[in-house]
Amino acid sequence: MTVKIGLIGLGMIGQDHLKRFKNVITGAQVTAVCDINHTAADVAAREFNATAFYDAEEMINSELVDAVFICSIGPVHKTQILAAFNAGKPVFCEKPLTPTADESAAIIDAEVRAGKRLLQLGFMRRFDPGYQALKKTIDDGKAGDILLIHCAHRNPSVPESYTLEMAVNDSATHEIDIIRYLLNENITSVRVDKPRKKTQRALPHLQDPLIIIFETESGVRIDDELFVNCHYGYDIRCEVIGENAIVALTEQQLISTRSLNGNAQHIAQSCMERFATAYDREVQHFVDNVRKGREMSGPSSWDGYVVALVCDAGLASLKDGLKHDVIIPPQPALYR
Ligand code: ISE
Repeated sequence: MTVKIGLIGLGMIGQDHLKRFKNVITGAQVTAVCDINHTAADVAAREFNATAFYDAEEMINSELVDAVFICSIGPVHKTQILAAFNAGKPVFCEKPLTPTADESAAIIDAEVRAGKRLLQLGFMRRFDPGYQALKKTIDDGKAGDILLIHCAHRNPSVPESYTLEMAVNDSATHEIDIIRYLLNENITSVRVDKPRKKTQRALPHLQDPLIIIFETESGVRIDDELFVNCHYGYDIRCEVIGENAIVALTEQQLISTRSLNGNAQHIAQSCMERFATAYDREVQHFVDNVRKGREMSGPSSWDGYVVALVCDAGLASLKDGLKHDVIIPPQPALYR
């Protein structure tokens, strides 16, 4: 069976996934594309031999679509996800699940009522070979008790539309999720620290870099450098400090080049480049589940909800500079 995919949202990540479906993914074909920008939908439909829609609900309910792939902006996710659930179609949704935890709670309620997982969330880092190896080392106990984690999330630049809050609820979301994945425990508090110095490359409305401090249930302390105008590349770092060993993600490039200019290593320039393998693997995972009629697995709505709760606390801290606790309701059995 070839899964007929309806993809909503033809921005940067939507376009990247379209190419992935065409060139990498097996067992699926994008049969419908949807964007409120009619030209974008028409152009993509022509290029990928799909039908153009301008209204998400119409596409979701169309017989051309078996599974819904959401790459639209966060504020419309809740409506589109619930429409897909109502249509009985499995959903892949790019992060964030929703911009606020309250909206995510409505999705949890709907899934719990359905009694099965209906959605895979696009926290692609969980499919990255580096993070998976890091997790295995931690789970095997080779690093001993984990004490600290140092993370850095560096983007070469961000568009004018990037707000101060997005450092927390658009960028740091990835670290928030991966910390929970690596440590198998929740984050209990957040504090956002605004260094007095900021880069001249950032637009005036931004505070860049920012440092976010998280603490987990067992007391692991994590610092996350968010530097979204770092200029030189897309650089994601993670160093786990354990009682017996320090384990870190390595450089990602496959080769180095020696020349008169010295020894050079390429640095990725975007998340699409850095996490290409992870994106391929998460999408194939989704398609394989749909094809085999299996329940959704991988990052869940619950993961999205918990990340949104941490983000809400982070946004409060961004305003007042104080440490904010994260209160997480009991996890429904469905997600255990
Ligand atoms: C963007 O939305 C992403 O998800 C990227 O992975 C992240 O690096 C970037 O900072 C976000 O704006």
